[in-house]
Amino acid sequence: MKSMQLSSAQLDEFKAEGALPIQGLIPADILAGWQSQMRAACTDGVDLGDPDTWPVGRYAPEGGWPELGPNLYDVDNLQSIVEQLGGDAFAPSHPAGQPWTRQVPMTRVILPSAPGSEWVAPVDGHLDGYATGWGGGFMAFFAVLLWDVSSAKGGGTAYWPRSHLANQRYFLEHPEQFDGSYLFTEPVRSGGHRALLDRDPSVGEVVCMTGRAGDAMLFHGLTTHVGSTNAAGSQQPRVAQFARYSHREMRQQAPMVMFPDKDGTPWSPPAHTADDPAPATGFLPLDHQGRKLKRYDVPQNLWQYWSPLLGGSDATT
Ligand SMILES: O=C(O)CCC(=O)C(=O)O
Repeated sequence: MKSMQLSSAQLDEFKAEGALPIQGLIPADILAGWQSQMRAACTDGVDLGDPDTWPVGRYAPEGGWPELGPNLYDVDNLQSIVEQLGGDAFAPSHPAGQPWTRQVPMTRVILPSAPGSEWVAPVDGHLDGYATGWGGGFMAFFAVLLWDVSSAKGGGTAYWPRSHLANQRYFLEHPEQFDGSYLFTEPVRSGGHRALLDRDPSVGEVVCMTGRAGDAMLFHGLTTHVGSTNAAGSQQPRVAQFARYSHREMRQQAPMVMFPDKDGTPWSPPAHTADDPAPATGFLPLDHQGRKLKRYDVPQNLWQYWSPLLGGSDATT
């Protein structure tokens, strides 16, 4: 069977919204295998098919979830879509601070909240790719459902439609903060990522992902998102895997950027308290040559480093 491709209408929707639902990304046999591996991995009497055995909220067995086989990054449909999006320039992101080996896809299970608690929509989110200050070069991610999530209160990934454009506009105004220093700079430092969205009326209200097992949501790397709670009384576990993609060439520029003195000192976030407004440290000086690397480029054309199908001109390395 031919691998999945996105239609031009889907690509247009993704470009406009920063998020795109993709139905049936995962073939039935792979999905069934993952579901049985997930069931078998549960400990402490938890049975993913029996709500009576569920603890409240985020759940992982002792020692964490195993790497599921086959690896999500090896699923043909996913590879085919990623190739469409980025030519061969996109590659699975790697664990921060280590030589490039693709990360194990993150598995996250969110079980219902405590009985009686009220479901509240998320008020703020984040951008991926800045976990240790290794900002830049992060392109896209997929949230893949392993169980149905029929309700918007079912713990699906929450996102703000069109936030990728609002965030791009902010970084076009402040390109020097694209390295991650925006996290330590007003208005984000006090107001969170939300502060960048509130000033842009084109950003939509938060949406919580729903879908059938095997469906996915593709997100632009600049889409503000966050986990949401699975409402009390829900009978569906939110079970998802995440595949994250960076731009190969930009990601390989990491050591040059984060260790400018080549002394091996890793980046660490600055200590800051309410009465210590010290500026962020650990980022490159503004006049450092490293800032000229593609990794820190904030192009006017948001799709410049994507495939020509999306309007890119420089996807391949
Ligand atoms: O669990 C979720 O739906 C959200 C995950 C998330 O925010 C992330 O992977 O960055």
